[in-house]
Amino acid sequence: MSKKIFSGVQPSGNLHLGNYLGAIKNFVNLQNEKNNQCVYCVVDLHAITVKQNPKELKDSIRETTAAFIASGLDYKRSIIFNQSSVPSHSEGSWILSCVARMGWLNRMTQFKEKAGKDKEKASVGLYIYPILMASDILLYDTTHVPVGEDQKQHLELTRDIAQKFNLEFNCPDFFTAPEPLIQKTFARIMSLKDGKKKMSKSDPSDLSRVNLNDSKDVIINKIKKAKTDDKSMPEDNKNLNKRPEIENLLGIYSSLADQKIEKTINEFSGKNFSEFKTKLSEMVVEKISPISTEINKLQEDKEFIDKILRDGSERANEIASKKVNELKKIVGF
Ligand code: AQP
Repeated sequence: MSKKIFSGVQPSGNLHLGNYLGAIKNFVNLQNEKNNQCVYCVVDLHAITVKQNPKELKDSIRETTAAFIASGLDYKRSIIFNQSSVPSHSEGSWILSCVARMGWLNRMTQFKEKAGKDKEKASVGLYIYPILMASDILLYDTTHVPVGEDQKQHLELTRDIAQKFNLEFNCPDFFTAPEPLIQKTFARIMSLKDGKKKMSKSDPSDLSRVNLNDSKDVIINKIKKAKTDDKSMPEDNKNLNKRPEIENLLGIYSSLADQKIEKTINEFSGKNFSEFKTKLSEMVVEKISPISTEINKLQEDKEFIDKILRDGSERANEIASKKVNELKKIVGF
């Protein structure tokens, strides 16, 4: 069955292994499945929910686009564009914010995590961004959304908004309630410094993540310094969840090698950590360095990247503006 796919990545710098293994790798697989229609968006409106340097934002948008292409997305097969160039996303978001309920947003755990203790100082945009995300998804009649596990709750909110709108305006088939596509294994890559925290662009420590544009030496150094514990390599997966850092490193290796974690455990059981870390570094370098080289090469040709985005925006605009016009008619404008 053909799927309509939509997903996005924020151009907030420091794209990392978590973004790649949790999302972008999956984007490429879905694009390569027969008959899927894929829309991949550089979600720049989401990025400004936290402070961005205006002088750097444009280059971050290009960098994320370059990372999409370098990872294997094909701009002819998939629609690749940046969100702010298609105004229907913001228009749809306003209408949907009148459908969503405060109580629903108050339950969003990502806002609580990102706003931290000083909730009062967080931007309103950070609070309501899941509604913009719902607009992004619903305007393309999306059936499936590949995301990391951290976005599952926002997807449920999108479904709630779609269903409430359809019911309230008596148009049962207008919005499609999309399904999340979350990988069954390795859906959440954790920080190299703390196995209980997810790998994240905004972590102040660069040693907590492998960035997609890290050089070979930097990758080797980061893996060397990654937190482990004083026990030996595990012999099986019993109690592995009590050793989150080890579980994470084994997971990264397995995900890059496209194999089950049990196989990786067998491969390294009885060996010492330094041996495992050497092999892990080699694996990360083998898979990530070609992407990093390609990102750097693509970024030298800004005009090429800008053209990909312009063409993608035209194609996205055609779909999204039609849907938003229908949406406006339904609410009575
Ligand atoms: N650690 C992760 N493991 C698996 N998947 C992840 N994703 C992000 N971090 C991990 C997935 O990557 C996609 C794009 O994410 P995003 O950049 O739009 O926003 P995010 O989830 O907020 O990513 P970060 O790195 O945590 O950014 P900051 O630090 O700015 O908040 C999503 O599908 C996400 O699930």
